[in-house]
Amino acid sequence: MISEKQVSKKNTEDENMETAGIIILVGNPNVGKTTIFRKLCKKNVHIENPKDSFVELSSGKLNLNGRCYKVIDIPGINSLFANSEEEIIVRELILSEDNYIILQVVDAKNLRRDLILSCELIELGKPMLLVLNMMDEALQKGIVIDEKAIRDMLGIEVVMTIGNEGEGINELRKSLITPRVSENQTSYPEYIENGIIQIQNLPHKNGCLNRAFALQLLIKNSGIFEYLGKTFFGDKELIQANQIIEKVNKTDNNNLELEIMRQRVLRAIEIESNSTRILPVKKRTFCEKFSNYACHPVYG
Ligand SMILES: Nc1nc2c(ncn2[C@@H]2O[C@H](COP(=O)(O)OP(=O)(O)O)[C@@H](O)[C@H]2O)c(=O)[nH]1
Ligand SMILES: [Mg+2]
Repeated sequence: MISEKQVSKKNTEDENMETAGIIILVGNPNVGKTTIFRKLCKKNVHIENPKDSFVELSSGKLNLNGRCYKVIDIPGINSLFANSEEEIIVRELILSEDNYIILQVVDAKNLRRDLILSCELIELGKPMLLVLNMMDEALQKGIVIDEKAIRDMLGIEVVMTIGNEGEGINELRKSLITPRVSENQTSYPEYIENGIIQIQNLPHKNGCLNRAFALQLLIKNSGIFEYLGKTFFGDKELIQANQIIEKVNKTDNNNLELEIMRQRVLRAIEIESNSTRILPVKKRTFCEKFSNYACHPVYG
């Protein structure tokens, strides 16, 4: 058994270890991100309010195979590029970091909604892992999910959990050691795919431009345009980018954002229907309900 002294020595060691990378817990609201965060990082948790806002970012340390990772628990988002206070702070975090792993927590009962966000997150081109949480509630509703089918279609590892009971957390820790960068991206109509390639092929300063940012440029996200102007493109390339953006939008009568969303929704529906079965849930008889009531610790 580990003594209290050993635990405190280990925590100090974790604090002092160099960070091997960052794990960002992302997901829609109320899917169990904070619950999973607390199970992963039992100690060394700090809470910050960036820019003195009410939005809280909690961070903690996680030791994986002798390497120390910083885990960040962020507020729920429905999209990376929407404009609520939470979404802006999350976006700034993602723009300010380079070396990070995305750990998306999904509510297994709301698979389709959450998979729309997965399609968007995958486009960041980062190592990513999907957690199907709330498996207890999904099973109670008769929802049976084939996680291997989701893994094959999304091209990333999928782990099932019941966060509040700690079920699946050990498997999650193991899978976090080798997260994959997905190559199974959502396909868009040809004129959008051509636009992405042309933007990505513009000469730039460093690294490569991911699909998520290329798409945001195409739908005229001024914040991303400004950010890429500072970090990625010179003035000449920004002018060329503008020409590509105008051409693609003209082809689409300026409905690009809707078309991109439509394709992600279609993909989420496809993944859900190929991985999920709904079994009839047996309705409880009056006698069964009554016997539960009679055995209830308070009312029984
Ligand atoms: N039944 C069930 N409840 C869960 C599970 N994981 C988390 N919860 C509960 O769901 C609620 C929302 O969880 P929270 O971690 O705050 O979600 P967040 O908004 O994504 O951070 C809390 O009441 C948790 O106790 C789970 O796997 N099963
Ligand atoms: Mg939370």
